[in-house]
Amino acid sequence: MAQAAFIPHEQKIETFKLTSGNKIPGVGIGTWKSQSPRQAVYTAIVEAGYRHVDTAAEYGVHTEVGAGIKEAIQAGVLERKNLFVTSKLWCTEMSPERVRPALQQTLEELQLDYLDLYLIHWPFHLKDGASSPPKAGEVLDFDMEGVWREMEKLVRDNLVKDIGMCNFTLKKLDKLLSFAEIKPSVCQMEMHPGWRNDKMLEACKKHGIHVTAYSPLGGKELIENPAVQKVAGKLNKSPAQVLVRWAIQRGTSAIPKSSSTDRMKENEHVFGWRIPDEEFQILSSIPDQKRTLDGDFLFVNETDGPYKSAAELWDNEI
Ligand code: 1BO
Repeated sequence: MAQAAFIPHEQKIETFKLTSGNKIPGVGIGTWKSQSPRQAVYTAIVEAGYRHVDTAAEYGVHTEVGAGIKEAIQAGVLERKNLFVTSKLWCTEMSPERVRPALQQTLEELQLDYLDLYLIHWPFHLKDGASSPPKAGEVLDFDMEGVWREMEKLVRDNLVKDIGMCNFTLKKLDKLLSFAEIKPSVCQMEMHPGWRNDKMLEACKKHGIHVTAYSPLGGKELIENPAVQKVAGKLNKSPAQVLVRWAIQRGTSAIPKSSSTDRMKENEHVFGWRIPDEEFQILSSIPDQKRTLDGDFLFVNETDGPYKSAAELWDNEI
């Protein structure tokens, strides 16, 4: 259940309680492909009131994101403990002995002592310097249990508060849960009305795993979808606000990306109002369902495998 938490800003931000007892703010600023991450993070925190920053080693923006966070804290707007920072373990580091050094480098680049959340970015192991798409032999065996054990140690050593994963399937979730001593708190997945991924959301809820929706605005087609436009018009909100609010009402947090201050504010002003049931159902019934990011360019080698198609990457659950 979402709970309202007061922050020293013009609105209340809903948070979701994780199984650990920690709380994740309902909306975070995404930093993938951010053009000016330092400015974006600073503006998001100081001017738009965000309290959740999502980043990843693979985005190559840690240093700038860390600088933006530091400047926001120095501006006196908030203390570190009031900010939720997520980062992710990249696929080249997906072997047990590389987990801790990768986290240490991430903390150093972000100038932080701990992360609130550390996620397995994709459940695949890539050779150092792997090409996109990978050449033969560049996708290696993934020791999921060994990597998870190391993630668990990071929690026990107070280097990260919560751990989880992104881009999982039902099959991989079952496997992880079969050996996890510390259960994943969060699963981050692409989710929006154009890719609802209901089965994965249900499975996560069943196991008490919170879901964060990435790409909550979908693509241009979704923003322009007549159903989204109609609901937005009826509620006197922007299509983006309706899409982020839909994610929150589904019980997921969302991490839209924006570099414009106005858009950041718009994407954050999704609390204190609701999409009525009828309109919520309209958004939840858009027939065309398609991922915008299937990961094929990262992990598929059509001739040599081990994954020869996007369907194989997703355990044929698409
Ligand atoms: C390559 C990274 C995809 C989004 O997290």
